Amino acid sequence: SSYYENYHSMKEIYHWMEEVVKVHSDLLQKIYIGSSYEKRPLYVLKVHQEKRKSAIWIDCGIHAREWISPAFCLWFIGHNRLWRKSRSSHGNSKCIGTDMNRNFDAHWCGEGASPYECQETYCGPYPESEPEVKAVARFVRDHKDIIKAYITMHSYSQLVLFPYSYTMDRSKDHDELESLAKKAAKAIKRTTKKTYRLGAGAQTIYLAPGGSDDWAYDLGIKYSFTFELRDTGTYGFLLPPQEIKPTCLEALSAVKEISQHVLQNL
Ligand code: 0X9
Ligand code: ZN
Repeated sequence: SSYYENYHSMKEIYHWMEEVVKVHSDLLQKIYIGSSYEKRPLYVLKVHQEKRKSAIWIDCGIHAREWISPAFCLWFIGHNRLWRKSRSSHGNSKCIGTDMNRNFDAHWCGEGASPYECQETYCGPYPESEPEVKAVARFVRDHKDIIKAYITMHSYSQLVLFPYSYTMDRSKDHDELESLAKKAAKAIKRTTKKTYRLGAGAQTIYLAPGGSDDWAYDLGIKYSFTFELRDTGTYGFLLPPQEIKPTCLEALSAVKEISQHVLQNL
């Protein structure tokens, strides 16, 4: 069960406040309003999206033995910055969402995906069950003769991946895709000095069926790549804004490299 489904000590709650305000500094403010009889600091967490005059006050824990009350205040603040999946509901399940990179029709829900709604890699009830996946798949399918490359951006790990991810087998274009991925990684190195590793998905990270890259490749779009952008784990999914520009510049240099190759091979 999650952090919010447990009771926490005073010390833990102070730590949580610091973290949550750090991560959501755009939405949250911690305001010191005095201290307790035993000299512990009292804080207000102010939630604000835009400058507005009106507010709602919520306090929790005026009575010490009523633990569920502070648990609510934590719950109220704790939106999940690390959410991965879509937002679909599934029958009576209490768990929400499908992993959209397991929902494409490419060895759908094989090893490396989960049939259970509560898992982060839930493949959905059937291929393209998610409206978002269906819309992308339909558009790409309808234009498959003119789409010469399929590029999908993810994070993090600094990788250039190509098919397959649903099997350990090499694709028939393995050598060409590998040499193009190498060129892309070299372009990145030239641009920002960052190192991106490369390889076929299943060989390089893990088996993961139902991904958009494998689906596009099997549809006939030979130049199909998944980029895992910055970083390699220091900040992970919480990449600081100062890294947006250099990350985009390096990704752009890689995309240019791929485009050039595609143009030469039309
Ligand atoms: O697991 C994924 O979907 C991707 N990694 S991530 O950490 N961004 O979630 C990798 C996708 C590689 N390609 C396929 N699995 N088809
Ligand atoms: Zn991803």
